[in-house]
Amino acid sequence: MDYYVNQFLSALLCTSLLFIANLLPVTAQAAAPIPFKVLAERTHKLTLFTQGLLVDGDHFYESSGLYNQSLLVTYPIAEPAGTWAKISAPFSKKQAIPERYFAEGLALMGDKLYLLTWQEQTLLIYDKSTLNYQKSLSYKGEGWGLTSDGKQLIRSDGSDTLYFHNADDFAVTKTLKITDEGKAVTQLNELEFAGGFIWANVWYQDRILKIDPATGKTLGELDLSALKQSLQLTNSEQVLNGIAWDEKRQAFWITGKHWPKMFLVQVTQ
Ligand SMILES: [Ca+2]
Repeated sequence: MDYYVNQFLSALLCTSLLFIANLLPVTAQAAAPIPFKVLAERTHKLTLFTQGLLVDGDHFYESSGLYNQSLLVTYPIAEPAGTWAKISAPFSKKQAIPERYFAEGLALMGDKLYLLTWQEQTLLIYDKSTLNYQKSLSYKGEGWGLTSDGKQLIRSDGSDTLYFHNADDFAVTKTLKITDEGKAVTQLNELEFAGGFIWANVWYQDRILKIDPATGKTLGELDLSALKQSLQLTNSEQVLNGIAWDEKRQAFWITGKHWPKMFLVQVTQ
């Protein structure tokens, strides 16, 4: 009798473990790791609560979030010599975002910067060269990450769906579900379009997914946990959240919210 009870309990335990395993969130390791090397690092302003990051020529453009303190800034990629000069280097230009908005993702198309807001359903448009405000457009849902494939703007909202928008009126033209080995990938956040692919980080994770923009399938991932660990951050809100393709250097600049550094990461395959 004991034998059967044991068999029954073993079977029950196995079933329970399988059930629990199915309930666990889909984590890394499904997508193939993409090899990379770190070419350089530089200072990043600790005050910036990075939401969007992009490179245009020799300058970064970065949006920083939170209510009453959202900012849009630009600064040169090249740093001055000396530690203090680097830390205290001023922004080339800085634009305060009205206090009722929580700035989110940032994208460039032509001579305009497009800035999402988190829950205010408002897209703010700025002139690239002056950072002067130009106009607003409205949209439905949340704003998280934003990038451009040169034709359209691509938005994330924290779900597993990416939204393609016309730049003129910000109307949604199509949606794309993002999957990894057939499973939905939620919490998509900061985005970057580079080399014909969409690169997206997942909120609270140290990985960046390489996504096929036609199918939404994840083709591989950059595991940047070692970079983050090297910073010895103390606040759990200091998540990886900046991806900018540097055309000149053929590599990604990577940073995060209140990170003290930015890293130049080159894919090596
Ligand atoms: Ca970006």
